[in-house]
Amino acid sequence: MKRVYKIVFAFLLACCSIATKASEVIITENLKCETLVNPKGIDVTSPRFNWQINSLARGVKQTAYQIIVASSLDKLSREEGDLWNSGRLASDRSILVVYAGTPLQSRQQCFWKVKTWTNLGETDWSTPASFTMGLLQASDWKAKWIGLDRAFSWDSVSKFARLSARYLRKEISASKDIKRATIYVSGLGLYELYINGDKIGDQVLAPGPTDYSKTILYNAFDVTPQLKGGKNAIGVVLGNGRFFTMRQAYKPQKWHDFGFPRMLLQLEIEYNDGTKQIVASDESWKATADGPIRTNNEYDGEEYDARKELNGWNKKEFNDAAWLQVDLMKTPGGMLKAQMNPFMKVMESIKPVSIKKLSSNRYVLDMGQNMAGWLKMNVKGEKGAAVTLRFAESLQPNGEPYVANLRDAKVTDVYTLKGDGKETWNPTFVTHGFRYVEITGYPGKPKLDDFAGEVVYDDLQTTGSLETSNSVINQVHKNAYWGIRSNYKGMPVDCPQRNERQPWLGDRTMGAYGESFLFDNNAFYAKWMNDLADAQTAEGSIPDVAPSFWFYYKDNMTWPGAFLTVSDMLYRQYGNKAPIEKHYAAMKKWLAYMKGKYMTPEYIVTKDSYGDWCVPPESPKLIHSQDSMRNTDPQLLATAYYYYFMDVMQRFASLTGHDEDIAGFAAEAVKVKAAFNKKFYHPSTAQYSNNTVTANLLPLAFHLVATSDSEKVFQNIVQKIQVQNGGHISTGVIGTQWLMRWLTLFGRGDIAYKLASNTTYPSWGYMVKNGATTIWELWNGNTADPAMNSQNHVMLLGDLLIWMYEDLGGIQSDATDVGFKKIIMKPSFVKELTFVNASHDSPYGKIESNWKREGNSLSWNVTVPANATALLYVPAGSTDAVKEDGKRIDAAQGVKFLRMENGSAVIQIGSGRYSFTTSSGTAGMGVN
Ligand code: RAM
Repeated sequence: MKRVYKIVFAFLLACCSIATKASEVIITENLKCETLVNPKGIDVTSPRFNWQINSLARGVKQTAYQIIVASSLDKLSREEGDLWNSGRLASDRSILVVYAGTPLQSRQQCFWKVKTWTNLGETDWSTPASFTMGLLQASDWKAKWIGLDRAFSWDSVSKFARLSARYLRKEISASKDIKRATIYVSGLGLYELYINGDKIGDQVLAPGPTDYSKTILYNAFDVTPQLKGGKNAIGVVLGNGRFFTMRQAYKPQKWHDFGFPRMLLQLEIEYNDGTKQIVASDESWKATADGPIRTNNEYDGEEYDARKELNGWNKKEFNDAAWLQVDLMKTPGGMLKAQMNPFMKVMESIKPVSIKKLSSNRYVLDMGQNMAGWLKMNVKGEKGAAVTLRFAESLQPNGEPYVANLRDAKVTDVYTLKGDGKETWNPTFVTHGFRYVEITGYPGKPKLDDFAGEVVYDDLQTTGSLETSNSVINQVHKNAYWGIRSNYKGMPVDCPQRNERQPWLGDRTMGAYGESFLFDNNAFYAKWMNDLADAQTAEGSIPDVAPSFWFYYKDNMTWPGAFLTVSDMLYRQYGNKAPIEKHYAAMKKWLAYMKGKYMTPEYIVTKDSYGDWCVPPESPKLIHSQDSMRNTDPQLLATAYYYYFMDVMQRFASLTGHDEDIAGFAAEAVKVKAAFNKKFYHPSTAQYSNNTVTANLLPLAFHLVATSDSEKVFQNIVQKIQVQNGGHISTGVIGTQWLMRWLTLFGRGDIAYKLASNTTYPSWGYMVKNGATTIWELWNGNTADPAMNSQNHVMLLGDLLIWMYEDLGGIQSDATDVGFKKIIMKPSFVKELTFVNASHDSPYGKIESNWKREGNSLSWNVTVPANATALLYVPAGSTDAVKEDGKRIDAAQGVKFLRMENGSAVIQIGSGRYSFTTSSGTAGMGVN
């Protein structure tokens, strides 16, 4: 199955050699084309191209490139760039190179290749890659929205809404020899597509969720292999997803319903004789709601009755006489756009570790890992026997599933057997967050082999690895990895299990940045930025949840600030400036709206809703602290963030050519800074407000503190952590976003290390010691009230992952030479650690940093990808102490000593593998 939109992920391998060197190098092109499809045809599509020069040679730098884009493979092989031939362009750019050929048309197939010149010679042409344009004009769409615009007797639209899946079918005839066939489809909330009985694609839960009244994502598939001459059958199953959401209707602020499921589908067939046929969804399609999926909703689960299977319904010559004629449905209103973010898929399958009997026909299965996805089951038994699966994150002391923290989500799947031998099943339209599954009514004795946990999330490549000599840190890293993949669901949700699962902005404000070290989340978060833009009101308000499936327009600086911080992350980590360019005006509007509504004449921003959410409370049962000495003044948070965003906007303005705005943001910042310090700073004690860690930390991190006072303010943080909190964390969602990096920056990497490796309360390690395999919502997740107590939330990670990769590993992108074009490698060589091995697959290729301490010496192996450079900080008393591959650094190939700085030799290197050693008593080693 070939997916037409290889736009986002086309990975190719090609062999070639650098001409002046005999050595063979491999080039990987990673084609990342952004072809946003605007049905109104306003957008000029400009795909962007990435490639990697995958060479281990030292100091490889691209000096020029040539891209050819052709309308056929044949032309491409003849170097005939009928769409674009860039010619040889002198440039070191190898990521996000913008297409500059003839305007691309709807349905256009494009084949491309690239050749590069480097300082060490030229490469061969890469192996061809391809992409296909979507439907660019509204007039390209001939299809009509269809579905069944009603509930049936077995459905219910009450509080625990039940709606069966809708099955739609159509037989068509392909009269001649088929050259190419493409399907464009959007099935809302969720769909599965079949042709002649074959499922099209390996995606699940498509399309990506959006506010369907603003944006509708469609998917395109090349179905040439599935379509046969003569009669063919197209079948589509529709699930509820986030479209039919009556389930939440009892809470008006939590209910954004779009109506009954519906579908838009267009099959375009090109025949060898040059003629075309379009098959579009219309009133001639047939449908039934009386199939095997009896109900499906994300929170309560899926019920499947195999006795009701519609054998052959998605194949030709099925008798659908008893089926209904479809209803023509209204468009949900949104613009149709091609889905540019990756599909969700089954990304891993894990085996359960144990199965225990609870009572006569009840068992509990343990996956050994809190995860999100579903349970796949093999079962054999009598027709009509029903197996009930109920999901939970943990067990009660008596061994029963603990479900109190799931609130009113029923999280229960039911499978009713058809009774004809081995039956294999997993749900289609729901996922669960679980480690344990209660199994009731399984015929016979369930065995481990009968089950698998399928881990479902967006198809994002894992890009990071980190291992240290401290096992707690390693386990926390692993828990974070599982927590993040559990909560990617076409959008970043807060939790995968209870009756919430919402894309809360505050949880990712900094989290997205940390996650980018572990997952290639570029296209994922670029899509989310579009969701945020869609959610903005005409006045400028940005909600706390987007897509706004819950209406939480509370007006904060902190949660909606993700619009700026996540766009900033995409630029810094991937070099992707498009979200900043695209949303600059919306960000500016939001800040003006907040100022207009919530800023006092004294320049204090007064509005905040959540405070430093989830600080460790004074009593173990509490969710939120009531103690005014633990919480931070909401006005301090709001004003500090407003100031920070003035700073960010100055950068964004200059990046996007809005230079005329810079002075305004700068002048505003000056006024806010003065007002902030006047209101919150106590010069006599160098404390901000009530002296919480967060109150002192934000002004430091945002440069609100006078340089002369910084150290004193910082010492208040140290005092608080070390003395008052016995070396423990006391921050919530906000403070934790800056804590680890700023402790390190101020020379106290030892305290950051202590916080990261603690196992006593409150700490990430405390979660680990108490059996967590993901990250909890609350520091006191094992004792707090179940009303808000998820065991799989990522918001308390703060900047921990950034610290792990940038500060422990020493892998950081330069702030201006972004996307890891220039890598800052300045590890915090924490003295309690004997080694750290870190790697990250950056847009330029793999970066590695492995350091190891033995006695007084340190060895540090580093890999820098081609066309990138790195600045290394090697602890040393003098340059004499540093060797590369046993040689003095002035004699080492490709190594340039720049200067000594605070006990480190600062060294510049280009691509390649290096192995440094340094011996001391040197100042920098083992201190921070
Ligand atoms: C809860 C969740 C979520 C958080 C909001 C404010 O619903 O903890 O993660 O962002 O509150």
